[in-house]
Amino acid sequence: MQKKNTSRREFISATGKAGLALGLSATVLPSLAAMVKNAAIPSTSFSQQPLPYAYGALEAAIDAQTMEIHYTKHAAAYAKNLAEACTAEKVDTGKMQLEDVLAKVSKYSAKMRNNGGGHYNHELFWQCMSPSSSEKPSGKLLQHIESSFGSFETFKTQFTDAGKNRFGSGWAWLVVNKDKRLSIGSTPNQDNPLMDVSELKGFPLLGLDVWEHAYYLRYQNRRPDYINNWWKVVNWDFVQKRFDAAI
Ligand code: MN3
Repeated sequence: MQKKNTSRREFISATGKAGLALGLSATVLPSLAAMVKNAAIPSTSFSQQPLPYAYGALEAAIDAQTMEIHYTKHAAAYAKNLAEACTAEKVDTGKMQLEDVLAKVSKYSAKMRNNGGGHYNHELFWQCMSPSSSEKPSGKLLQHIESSFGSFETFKTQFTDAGKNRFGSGWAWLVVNKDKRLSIGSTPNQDNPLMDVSELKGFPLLGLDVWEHAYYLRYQNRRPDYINNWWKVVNWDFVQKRFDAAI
């Protein structure tokens, strides 16, 4: 993967913004947590939100039955188990943000890690898809993708590979790091790049569920076919808004 060198001007701009918000010196690098907080994006609710479209709306990639089971069974279970873990571990969901719990998830139970991640990831995943996909982003995000990965097609290939090559269950991600670089990676199980335990770190812009429950009814073992079709339903407007808010 090609990496874009952050210019001194960009560096100062990034550190300055976060530093002002935190009341710190402009020479301090913004932490991921600070970056997430500064992003003009509402934090993710601890409870499951309504699906933003009908179960059959994404038929170009995912069949209605898969969507219904995925949303009402799998994702609903993560939300329910997260609520149990929050009660047991005294996380005040009225005061704390889910993102803060994930950033310190190593201090909580495996139940919190699995279900906090599972809930966050699915809430993001539903919004990363839309029946009216624009096929590619435009504006600043497209420019950053092209300068980071060479071209939009190369980016798609690398992201697809991250999903295809994730052994077992997990997620593929496009993230923006605290130094404003884009990167692609994957996480196992329900981990995500906000977690302190994750090797891949950053603010997630786009996430793809590659658990078998996300595609097995239509695609059986053919995960690459699922991913290839999934590009038809990516909600680039949403991804772009996250990027604009995070940088
Ligand atoms: Mn899933």
